Amino acid sequence: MSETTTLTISAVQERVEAIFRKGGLNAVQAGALARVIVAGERDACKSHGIYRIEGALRTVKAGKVKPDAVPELLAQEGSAIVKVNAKGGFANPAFELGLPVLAERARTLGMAALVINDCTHFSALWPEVEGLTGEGLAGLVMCPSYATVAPTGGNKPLLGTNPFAFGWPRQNQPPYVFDFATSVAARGEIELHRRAGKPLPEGWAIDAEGNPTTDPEAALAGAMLPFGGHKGSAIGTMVELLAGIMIGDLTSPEVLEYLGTTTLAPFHGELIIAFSPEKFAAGRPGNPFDRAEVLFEAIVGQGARLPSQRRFVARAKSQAEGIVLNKAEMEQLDRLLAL
Ligand code: NDP
Ligand code: PYC
Repeated sequence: MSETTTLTISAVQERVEAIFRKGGLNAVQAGALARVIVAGERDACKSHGIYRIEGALRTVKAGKVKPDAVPELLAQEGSAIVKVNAKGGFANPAFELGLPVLAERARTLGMAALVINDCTHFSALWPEVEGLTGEGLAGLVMCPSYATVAPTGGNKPLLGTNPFAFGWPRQNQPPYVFDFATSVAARGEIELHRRAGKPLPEGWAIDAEGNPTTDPEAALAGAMLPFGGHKGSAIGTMVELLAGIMIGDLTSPEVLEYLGTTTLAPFHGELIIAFSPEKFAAGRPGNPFDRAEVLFEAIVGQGARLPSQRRFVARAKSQAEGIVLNKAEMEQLDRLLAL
């Protein structure tokens, strides 16, 4: 049986934050980064958990993200578009800064958007979505990545894995949240298969010659595929348009050109759109939250599960029993702490 260690969530947070502080990040960057990484580990989202620490530190060392950045909220009194400049730092502290203003505007105007520019984003999007649902708002979140996905019908990396997430608040229970890459799987999953020496499922990727492959190395050198064929390819393109071009930030091919590698965390922008369901449904019959519950019950009533349910079960277990790390993960944390 493999050796494991169980740590409380706050003990993991302390360690990860200390690693980032040692890596030269200021308190605002280190705290926000550690919160999303530990949340990933807590919720059993390994592709965006502690495995991401080294990539973030590599990106700092390469000079492609500013470890001492302090995000800035740009003044736009009363506008539905709230802008935060991450000042070359990570996206997560910029989101934490913009969220209260975004929530206030969405409640007042019915909808509002938070634009984050000049940021490095390597994490899952559900932390942003849960920030919105925690404010009683529904929301959509998206960002580009770097060119690693071939558009359907093509054979070379062009689109990013472009995550796309949605959330709807629920009373007295976790929100409805989905959050996925618009590629068949996140690139982090390919890397985890490579590290584990496991073949990929069929249909995830093509090699550099455009042939289907289940070899993670060949996939990393070739291209990943969009989920759902032309549908995922179109949604991935929409993310490039809205969360790249429309917000005046980099598209995935431009990110790759800027970084020159996919081994560093990508630098681009992020778009977060918040909706007030009460404001949209005002004057119409029925309470939108009650009506949503009827829909959720019907889904679950068929034996289906709601997205994020696995994550919320994992979260409850971690909160009750702590986070279980394997030997290699503990060694990774100890090694990084000792640097
Ligand atoms: P998954 O395919 O693992 O999961 C996608 C979503 O579907 C999750 O909300 C998941 O919920 C839900 N889901 C999975 N199976 C079912 C099911 N049987 N029934 C109902 N819902 C289900 O995600 P990806 O691999 O595509 O992406 C993983 C993460 O990578 C995301 O968090 C994404 O944001 C992140 N990412 C980040 C990028 C970046 O540039 N920052 C780029 C690409 C991805 P549950 O978690 O409960 O299983
Ligand atoms: O897992 O596809 C991914 C990814 C790219 C950038 C951050 N995560």
